[in-house]
Amino acid sequence: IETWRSSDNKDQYLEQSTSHRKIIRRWNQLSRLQRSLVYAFVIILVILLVILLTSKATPTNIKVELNSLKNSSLVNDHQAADSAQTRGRPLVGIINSMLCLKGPGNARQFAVVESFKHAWRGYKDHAWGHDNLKPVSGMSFDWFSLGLTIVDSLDTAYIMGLNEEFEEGKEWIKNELIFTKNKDVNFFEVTIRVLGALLTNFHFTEDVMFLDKAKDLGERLMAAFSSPSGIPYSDVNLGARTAHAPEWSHYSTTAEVTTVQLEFRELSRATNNPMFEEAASSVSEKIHQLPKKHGLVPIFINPNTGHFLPHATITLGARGDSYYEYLLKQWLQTGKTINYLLDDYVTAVEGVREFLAKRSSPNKRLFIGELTSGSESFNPKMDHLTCFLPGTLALGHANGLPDWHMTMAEELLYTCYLTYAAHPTFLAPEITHFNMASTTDDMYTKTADAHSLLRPEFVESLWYMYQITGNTTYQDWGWQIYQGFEKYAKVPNGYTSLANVKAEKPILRDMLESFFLSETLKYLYLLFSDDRFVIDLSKYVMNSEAHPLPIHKN
Ligand code: DMJ
Repeated sequence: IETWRSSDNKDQYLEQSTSHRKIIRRWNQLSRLQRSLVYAFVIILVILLVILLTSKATPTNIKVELNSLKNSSLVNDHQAADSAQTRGRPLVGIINSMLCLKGPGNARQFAVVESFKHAWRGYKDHAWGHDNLKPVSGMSFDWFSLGLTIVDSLDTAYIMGLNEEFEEGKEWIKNELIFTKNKDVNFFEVTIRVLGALLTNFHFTEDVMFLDKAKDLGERLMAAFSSPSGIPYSDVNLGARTAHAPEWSHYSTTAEVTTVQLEFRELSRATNNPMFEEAASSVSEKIHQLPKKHGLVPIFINPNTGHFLPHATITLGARGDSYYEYLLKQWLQTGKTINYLLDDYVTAVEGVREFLAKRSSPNKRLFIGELTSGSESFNPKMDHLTCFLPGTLALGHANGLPDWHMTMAEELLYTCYLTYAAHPTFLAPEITHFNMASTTDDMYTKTADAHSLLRPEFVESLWYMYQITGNTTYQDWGWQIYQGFEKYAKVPNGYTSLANVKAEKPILRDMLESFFLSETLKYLYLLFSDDRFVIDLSKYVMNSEAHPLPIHKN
């Protein structure tokens, strides 16, 4: 009635009804053929629309969109995802506001994704559900019987946008991964590789299945802390929930007992149960109280007494490395609120400069040597493992630590690069020895140390340096290393460790370490990204096995 009151509206209404009548008249004037053509056109249009809509809504994408909708700040991430999709790239999507995963964006990244798929396929065909693939013989190997390769590499598949691989790995974890076997496992290895991976996958996907598994595993691993001192035993029987020192020693390894704190803390935060964090943090606190050599620690500690083995080797390589790494990373994980961690880290880096950092001859290459057990005399040898240090130093510098930390990082990273470049395979050996009074060669490789497990530490440091500085030289170095893997370590069923990087035709070791997929390929993929901040170091700490864990406020 109101509408009819206005004469304008009345005119409009009359116009509309006249044009409707015209359309109906025209339709009636059409021949039967013409009408059929129109019907056919409409039906084709509807079919096309249905196809378009269903192809967009694959199961993963539906999940992604539902998760994304939970967070209203994701409008831009959605737009980014859409444009990635229209460029035909794989799309895993955006699960929370901290992540924007678009899949590979350039030829180098695509190549690394292909490498991952190649290794995954070999593992799937020959060793599915076992810990490791033996890619040369096509056999499997079990260490803990926890499907280690699946669990450890799943978040790499996720980051790379490999939906199919991610889903089949997830299904295996959901249906097959159990912790009830009456079997001893290494407390540290299972924590960084399995617990760490489960927590990251939970964080990425918000699928509680991952958290339930992590909780079950974490509760079983708690047995390690049952020693008189609270310093964890090295071995845990997950089924029996018991723990003990290794058969060959009363001691635990220092790096092992101090490289579980990121994971146990994250488990506590995710489950709202402080038990895990308290047990692991108290280890760090106890070690903080112990006397050290300017922040440097012996590599063995007695879980009965809680004291270091006196005069044990001091090294930033095997058994010492990640003690230093986790001091800094725990400080970052807890929003820079636990001061003693930072103090211990800074003191230790000074200790490294004073006692372990030396220069080779004739070219004065900076390297990190060791203080040998017993005599504490300096041994000019450096494990490949030590090449994690440039990345950690750069991370510390990016968070306000002194400039000389960064200078040391740059110089040491170059030495690590040379340990690769020195060999015809362009691959580094497990251990490099340095000359301190030679007129010819700065470094050499003993045949007994010439093997390569395709370890990640160097490419890990390259990624930190690239993210922090933006210098693309680090990408080029990484690409050179990657060529070495492709040329010498690639076999029809995957990638294998090598017995001797000095030989143009290296002997193959027949083992695919899970960290090649979890760490080495993940860091290469991230290193080659045009976007330096895919995993943003202001939001994440990488655990020692390259599983990103979120940074908290405290
Ligand atoms: C990985 O399991 C971890 O990075 C660990 O902290 C050291 N060793 C291997 C990789 O080399």
